[in-house]
Amino acid sequence: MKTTWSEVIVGLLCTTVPGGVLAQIPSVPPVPCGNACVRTEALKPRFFPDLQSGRVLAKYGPLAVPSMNQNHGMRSYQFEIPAPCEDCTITHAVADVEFANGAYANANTSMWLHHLVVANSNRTSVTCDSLPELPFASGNERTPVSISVGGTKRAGYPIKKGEKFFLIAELMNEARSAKEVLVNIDWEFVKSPPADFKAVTPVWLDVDGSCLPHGGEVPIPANASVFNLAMNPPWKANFSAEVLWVIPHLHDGGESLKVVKNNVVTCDSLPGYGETPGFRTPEVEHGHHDGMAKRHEEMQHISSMTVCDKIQRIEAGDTWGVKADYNLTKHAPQGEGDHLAPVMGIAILFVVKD
Ligand SMILES: [Cu+2]
Repeated sequence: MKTTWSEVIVGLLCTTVPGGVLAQIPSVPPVPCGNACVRTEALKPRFFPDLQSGRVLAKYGPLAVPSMNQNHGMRSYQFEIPAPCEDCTITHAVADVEFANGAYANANTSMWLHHLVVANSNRTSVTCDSLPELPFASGNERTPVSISVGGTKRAGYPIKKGEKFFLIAELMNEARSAKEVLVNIDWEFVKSPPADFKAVTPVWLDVDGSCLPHGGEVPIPANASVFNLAMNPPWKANFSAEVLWVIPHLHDGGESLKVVKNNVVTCDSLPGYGETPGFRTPEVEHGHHDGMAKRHEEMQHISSMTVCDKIQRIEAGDTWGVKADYNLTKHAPQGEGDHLAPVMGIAILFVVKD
């Protein structure tokens, strides 16, 4: 039987990673896929039009996601990706997911972009010596990584020649049949950036601790519906820097993600729930009401996190951490089979070192 192109790619790419998408981040890229697993489309850049700016929509995959009957429809993929540009600096990036036929994929179509991270295997995380630097990450809420703050700051994540990148994606399929999807990243950059362009470093703060022993996924405390999780110990800064952008991340049930500097809250990011139809799903079989038909109540999922725009500078010696507040009676958490899925509390700071 002839093997199709997509079967070869999916066969090459799939590495199932138990225990959370970040639990086993390799320090060198896993399977290389070169240009075979990515198709790119040129888009019109929005920022720095007076410079050599560029923008590409990179579509990674196709990735085969099993039905909800296998491991709750959860599957992780790790593979090397080509750098989005050469001799350039990334000024903006945002992730998305679509079905292989181009249709929109989100909670309302039973396909979650559970987590996505891009790692640079040539650099080490400033918060954990055993992890590579992670310049891009997204949950299903798909917060843009606006490193240049919408083109208002001459800053970006510089990509040097020869650096190797890999992508780790965790997808969740709530449908009863397997699906094929593409994971998309809309990359915007400046080629040969001028000398005054500042280099941005990501700083990953996580309630799971600096080196994410559980891949960032923390179990819900027993019998708790209102609880908070904190990064303990916090990260101790060994450099000073200006914070340009923050990516906060919570799971459903979350009420607030606080960034804490020297024990003082410096940013309180609030989730928006079900703001667009993609983030709303019907909850079926909710129970009987006075003999009436089963209620079909809508579930709302996190669709955005508010931006932290007044965050302070990092000074060497500061401690920085995060605190995640959850209230499961206000917002229904995610299930995983017959138990509750673990939760997260993350803030990624994009900073310019002094
Ligand atoms: Cu998460």
